[in-house]
Amino acid sequence: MGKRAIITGITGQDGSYLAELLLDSGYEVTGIVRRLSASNYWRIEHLLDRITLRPADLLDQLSLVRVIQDVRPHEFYNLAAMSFVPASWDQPLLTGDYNAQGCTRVLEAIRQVDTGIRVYQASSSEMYGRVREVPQTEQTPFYPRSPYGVSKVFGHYITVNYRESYGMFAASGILFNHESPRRGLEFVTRKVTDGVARIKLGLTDQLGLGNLDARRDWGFAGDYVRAMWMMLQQEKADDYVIATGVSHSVRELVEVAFRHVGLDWQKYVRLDPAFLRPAEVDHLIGDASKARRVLGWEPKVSFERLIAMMVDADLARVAAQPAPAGAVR
Ligand code: NAP
Ligand code: F7E
Repeated sequence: MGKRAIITGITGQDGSYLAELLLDSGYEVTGIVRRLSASNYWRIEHLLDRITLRPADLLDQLSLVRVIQDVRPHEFYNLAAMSFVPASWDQPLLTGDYNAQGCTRVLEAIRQVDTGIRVYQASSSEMYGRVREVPQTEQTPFYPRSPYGVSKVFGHYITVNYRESYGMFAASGILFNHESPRRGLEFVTRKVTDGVARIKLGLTDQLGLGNLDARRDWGFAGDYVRAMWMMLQQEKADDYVIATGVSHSVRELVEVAFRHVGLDWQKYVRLDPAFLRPAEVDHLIGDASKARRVLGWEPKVSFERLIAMMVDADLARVAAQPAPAGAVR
């Protein structure tokens, strides 16, 4: 009999890759989904006959307790969140309720049912914000620059707190930006690769972006979910930075994506002030030495391969279905 795992956020980018990884490793996978008026299972459509979906919500403590009691998982991955940084300025209270108190509700629910359940918390490089050190490690002090970043600092420390207060196996993965063809369309990598596909296919001739100078350490989501699983297989719970150690600017991202289809980005990209943020995180670059040393983790997909993979996937998708229903642009 394999292990049982619960994933919150299974309908998101990381949840879908993690579910694949766990199923391939022989796990029974239960995904927590919140009730929506229309189904949003496009990332897990191919897994639906191999996973169990249970309705629950990070806002509803009892719904979490009920699922954990029924499933009695060995591992619990808390990936659900309001994850789009600009939206966190529009909805700071809801962001805190999902990401900060939501994480506390998960930890409390596990504590109530069985403190032996191993739990992973999805922390973020956005916690470093206005960085105090370059590159960032597990020891770098936090300085979040958005309600999202602040909510994730709470989630991180409450996870550490439950580990230290109750002896729970609660690990926090401080993951730097990771992307894939399943990334939401509003995030900059996917916005660019989708835009390149539309321009290449003659559906539009411009792409409006914000700050081209921001730099991020971008990796492939498939590589990063492997690190989450590795963290829960250790003897003791800990915090780990997961990053490639290489950063690129948004401008470089744009150049690489347009070059992949033989186009000159300068003819199509324009500055749209609507995409500038009230406070920017200028430059993130992570040092994942601890994860390499302790977990034996390393990224396999380079930045150039990642962007090529995303552009190719968007070209195929847009060619097949030029106007996806419900996409946030
Ligand atoms: P994502 O694609 O935006 O997915 C977020 C997931 O959370 C979705 O399944 C969403 O469900 C679910 N969710 C949101 N609010 C919920 C609620 N109240 N109750 C239950 N489920 C809820 O995010 P991702 O990129 O996969 O990221 C996964 C996690 O890692 C997030 O916590 C994110 O903040 C964190 N993180 C991401 C990155 C990155 O670069 N991707 C880096 C560091 C940390 P619906 O489908 O119903 O909306
Ligand atoms: O922005 C700049 C923008 O929205 C990256 C989330 O997964 O990673 C993600 O957060 C950069 C920023 O991701 C546009 O100003 C320029 O500097 O793709 P993003 P993010 O904010 O870094 C962290 C680690 C998480 O934890 C989050 O959940 O790109 N940028 N022009 C733009 N960004 C967007 N979205 N759209 C633009 O037009």
